[in-house]
Formats: sequence, C-alpha cells, structure tokens
Amino acid sequence: MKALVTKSTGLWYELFAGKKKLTARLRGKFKLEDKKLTNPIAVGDWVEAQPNEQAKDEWLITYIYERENYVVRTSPRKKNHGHLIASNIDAGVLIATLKSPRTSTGFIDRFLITLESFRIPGIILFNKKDLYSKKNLQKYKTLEEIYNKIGYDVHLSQFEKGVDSDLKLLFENKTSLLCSHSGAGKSTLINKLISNACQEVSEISNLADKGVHTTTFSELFFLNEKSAIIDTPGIKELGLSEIGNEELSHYFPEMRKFLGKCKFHNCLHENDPGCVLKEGIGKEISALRYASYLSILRNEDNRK
Ligand SMILES: Nc1nc2c(ncn2[C@@H]2O[C@H](COP(=O)(O)OP(=O)(O)OP(=O)(O)O)[C@@H](O)[C@H]2O)c(=O)[nH]1
Ligand SMILES: [Mg+2]
Ligand SMILES: [Zn+2]
Repeated sequence: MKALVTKSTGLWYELFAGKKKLTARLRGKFKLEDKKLTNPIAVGDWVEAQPNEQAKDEWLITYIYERENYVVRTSPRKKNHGHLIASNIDAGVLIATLKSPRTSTGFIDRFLITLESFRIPGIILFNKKDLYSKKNLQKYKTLEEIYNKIGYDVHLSQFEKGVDSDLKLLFENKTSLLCSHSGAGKSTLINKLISNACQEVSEISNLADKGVHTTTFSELFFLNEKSAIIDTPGIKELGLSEIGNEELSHYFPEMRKFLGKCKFHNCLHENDPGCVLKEGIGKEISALRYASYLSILRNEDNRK
C-alpha cells in the first residue's frame, strides 16, 4: 500500500494511508543503502508498506518512491554524511527571529541555498515582532527589501498572538516545511494553525537566549486535505551538503545573470582577475549576501 511518511523518530515511522495512521519500521536491508545519509527516510517521503507478519499492528516499509525534492544538511554527528530534513515539499519557511534567539543572515542564506538546489520557493517569517526594538525593526525593513528583491516572500509575525489571514493563506494548497533555530516559534505556529496539533512549546533559556530543543522529531500535520505543514526540531547550524564551490553562485538568484560572464569559466568571484560578478556588489547583489557567499565559500563557521 502506498503511504505518506508523517513522522520519523529514526526507529519507527508514522505513515498516513487512506485516512488511516499506521506505525511502521524499515525492512533491515534498507539501512545499508545510500550510505551518505544518516536517515534513509524523511517526513514527506512516499513509501510502499505491507503488514508485518511478525508483529501485530505494525507495518514494514518495503520501498521508497523517488523524491521530487528534499532538504538536506550535513549531519551534526557523522562527518561527510547528510541528514534529510524533509522531502517532497512545495515551500520552505524559515522562522527567523532578530531576538530571542537571534537568527543571523548567514543562517537565513544557508537555508535559502538548500532550497535553491531544487528551486523550492522560500519564505522568511520574522517572528516575535513584539520583542523588536526600533533598531530591530529598521533591520527588518532592510532585510525585507533585500530578500524581496531577489524573489523571497518576507513577513513580520507574532505567532503567540495568533496568525492573521494573510499569513494563513501562505500555507494553503501546499506542503510547507518549517525550519529555524530552536525557540523561534515553529511549534507555536503549528498550534495556532491547527487546534488539535498540541505540539509541546517551551520558553527559551534566559541565560543563553537560546531555545531548549523542545521538538525532537519531525512531524507532518494536515491543515486540510490539500495543505500540510511540517514541524521540525530546531537546528543550531545548517551545514550545506552536496554543494561544491564552483556551483555555489548558482544558488544565489541575484548572481545568476552574471554567470558565464567572468574572464575565467571557473571564477569563484573572490579575488579572481576579470570577475564581472563583483561589479554587481552594492547594486544587484547586496553586500550582505555577498558576505554570506564568501563565508560559505571559505567554509567559515556554519552558525554565522
Ligand atoms: N514574545 C514572543 N514569544 C513567542 C512568539 N512566538 C512564540 N514565542 C515563544 O517562543 C518560545 C519558543 O517557541 P516554540 O514554538 O517552542 O519554538 P520552536 O521553534 O518550536 O522550538 P524547538 O522545538 O525547540 O525547535 C515559547 O515560549 C513561545 O511561547 C512571539 O510571537 N512573541
Ligand atoms: Mg518546536
Ligand atoms: Zn567572477
């Protein structure tokens, strides 16, 4: 039977098939495939499942259908391995916060880059606007302009108070993935959108001004028959997997028009002679985004 993976704990999975929820495990041999991933299956995957003859009320996943797209990051635990965040999504929604906790533009850009490899539309919601100072609000305006200009949808929000109708519309008729640092408000948003979701929510730590990693498993929730939203555990850093230096600029939409115009075809747009792309800095390419580009190219701290 074909089923959708709606929850993944690594040990067992929750599947959704024909309006029924099933508990499933992977058939052992699957674990050996795709050695470069720490998790062979992610929420959003379509799989084939059959009843487990050996265990009552348990199903076995026997096949994974080809993914339309997926979001992956480097595994925090295993070097050179990727960790799937979710598959088959229509939009990637970053919950950013200028305060409590602070989300850096480097983190935002890394997330957008992972989406660009499949051209998945990106949305940035700056949450906790009630905590923003005048200076924070000015920063928001600057960022809104930068990201809007290059094709990303940007909004200011306060999930604790509720979700207004404009914001609700963003989630209609698609499967959206929520991503952020811990404590930015992903589960709060889910609870506001879906009254019976009951996702656990915790206050962030006062001392560290960081979240306490409340959500530990990814889970997909249906808003209605055509709309779903995926809650995920907060992440500290977003290491880019599968993207080489020479192709990095392809994942910056504002850089694409310069590609192929530099003197050298393998120009990294850093200190290379005859670089045409660098002429666009401060014009089509914001200095902030170019700084992110360099930081990723030079493999600097993923948390920046
Ligand atoms: N001031 C303020 N606090 C908010 C807002 N939205 C959420 N919070 C609070 O932020 C804290 C963390 O929210 P969660 O929803 O648990 O965050 P999360 O992103 O799910 O965190 P993890 O599950 O750890 O990844 C909670 O105390 C929420 O009440 C907001 O708009 N304003
Ligand atoms: Mg959560
Ligand atoms: Zn160049």
